Amino acid sequence: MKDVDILITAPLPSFLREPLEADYRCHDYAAASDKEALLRDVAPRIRGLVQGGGTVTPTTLLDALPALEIISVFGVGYDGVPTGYCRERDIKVTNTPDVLTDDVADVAVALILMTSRDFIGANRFVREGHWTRRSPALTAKLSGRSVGIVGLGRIGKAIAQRVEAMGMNVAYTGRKPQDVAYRYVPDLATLAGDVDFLVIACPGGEATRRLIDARILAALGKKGTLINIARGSIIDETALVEALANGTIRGAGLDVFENEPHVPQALLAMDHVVLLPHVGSATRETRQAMGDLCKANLDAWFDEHRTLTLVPELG
Ligand code: 8YV
Repeated sequence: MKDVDILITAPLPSFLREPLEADYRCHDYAAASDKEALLRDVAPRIRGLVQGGGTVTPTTLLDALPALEIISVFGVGYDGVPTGYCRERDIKVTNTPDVLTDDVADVAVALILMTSRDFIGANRFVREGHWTRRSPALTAKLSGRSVGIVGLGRIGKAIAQRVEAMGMNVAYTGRKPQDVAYRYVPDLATLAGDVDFLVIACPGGEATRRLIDARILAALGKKGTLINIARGSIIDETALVEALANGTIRGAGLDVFENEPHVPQALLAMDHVVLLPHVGSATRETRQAMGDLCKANLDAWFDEHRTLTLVPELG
């Protein structure tokens, strides 16, 4: 056991919580009924904080932790971490990139398939016994169609590879063109207007908040389907509900939402929307790898002899 106190601010799976508890004095802020009392007790001693990808860490909490040295995020997204504040206080921030890239990209492809080939409806059709009486409805072919990726990072590239293998055409937008074979479209509205599927794969946070608004949805238009495997904050959900209700866009496949686990009521009743409960990285293998990396990042810092890979803003 290291002589280090850690604050845990999100519910963690046992395969991460137990190894943490074996090596650190862990204080479960997420589960504490009296959070103020817990802080009064342990705050001055806390040197590490573990949170989830979607956890929002307010600066007021960090203000209460004067000895904090590192935040280790159990997730690739660290949009809930105030990185500017952490830079000022020289608090290290680490996350779990790479290990979840393939799984998240798989979910983007699944949403493209489900929103186009209607496998959910087809599955229901067999189970409800309709097949013995009639043929299933025809759906839409994917090869030859186009995919526009917003944010060609590690996950965006893994999605591009997959849909290219399916015979789809890939274009992308982002801050700058990259050395890739896909077509770069600098303007988001132009990309939305050009493609059949607009796939959101950029980081969340202030820079991308409500990036997909009514104007972009109008550009995507009736031929277009919106896929989001990134963060709910990137889409103006009210505008999305309106665009789906009015037929402004063709449909949507969503793994993430603004106020998880709450999904706008209106979406629940829509057949042209596929809804998943944020399962991008939710395989046993990947969550284990994320947990191992989340702890390894803490160990690297507190053992002081291993290299620490920080998030880009603090690297
Ligand atoms: C996880 C995620 O659900 O990695 C992320 O940023 O959003 C997801 O993989 C989450 O991080 C678990 O804490």
